Amino acid sequence: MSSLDDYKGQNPAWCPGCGNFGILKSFKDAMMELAIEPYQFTIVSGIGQAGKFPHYLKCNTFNGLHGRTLPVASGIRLADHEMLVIAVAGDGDCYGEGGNHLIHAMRRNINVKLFVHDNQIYGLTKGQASPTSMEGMTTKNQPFGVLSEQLNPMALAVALDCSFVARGFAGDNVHLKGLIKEAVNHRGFSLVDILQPCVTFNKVNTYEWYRQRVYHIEPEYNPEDRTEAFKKALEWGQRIPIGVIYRNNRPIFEERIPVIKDKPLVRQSFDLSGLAATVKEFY
Ligand SMILES: Cc1ncc(C[n+]2csc(CCOP(=O)(O)OP(=O)(O)O)c2C)c(N)n1
Ligand SMILES: [Mg+2]
Repeated sequence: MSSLDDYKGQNPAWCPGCGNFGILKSFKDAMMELAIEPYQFTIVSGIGQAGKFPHYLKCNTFNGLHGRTLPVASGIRLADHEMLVIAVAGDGDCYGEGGNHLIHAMRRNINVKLFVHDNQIYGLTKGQASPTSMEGMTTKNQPFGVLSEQLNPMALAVALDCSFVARGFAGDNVHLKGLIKEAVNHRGFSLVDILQPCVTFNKVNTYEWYRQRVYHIEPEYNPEDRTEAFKKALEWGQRIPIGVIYRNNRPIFEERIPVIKDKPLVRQSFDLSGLAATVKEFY
């Protein structure tokens, strides 16, 4: 049985008050309550403040390139589909640079859990607009305001029939812990978009701004009704829903690959004796 200390990594270098602390706490609490020990999961991250997340934990980890969390996470799942694989990314990392990978991971339904630290800004590079920055918001790079319409990751995910779609808030730890547990237990690609105040570079979407708007999705709401889920996903502005927006039980990608049906690739032996002859054909 693990204690919270078993998940402890390096001391975080995030700004005091950063929403990432709330996410880290909720994540550790969720893992402990699920009795998933550090050696039983792998976290893949990219570049950004969110990308530092696994440094502050003890677990298997791969910290790769900006925007490339999902291809690496997918590769790890295909090599060992008995491993719990979690991808952690910033809003820039996975909705901007890695947007194309996100679309195809959702479509493919690989059983990876994606937690997005959505501070609606490029934090690490000091405050440029990201795809989820609100239209009209001024930044050092967008002095006349953001011209592009804000990306809605929840509506995108419902449109792509993503297997599990949820939104949490870094300032509501108990609720977020519950969502993380549900995502981990769900069989299928899971996207949890986490509203995360960036106290240094986003002076619009503050703790106060979120607190005035977020509400828990009603208990009678049915996340399996896709049309209703699309309506829920479109809510933004004065009222922002947090909770499970959509869920389905589509078959996962891994179970449709014959070569890994009996055992994970990493536990299979390979006969490479015929390879030399094949390679020779290309000489
Ligand atoms: C391919 C590539 N493009 C751009 C960068 C520069 N860069 C590093 S972090 C970052 C933004 C990170 O923003 P986000 O993913 O939202 O994470 P946050 O820091 O806000 O948590 C950028 C543009 C990079 N390292 N690699
Ligand atoms: Mg960001």
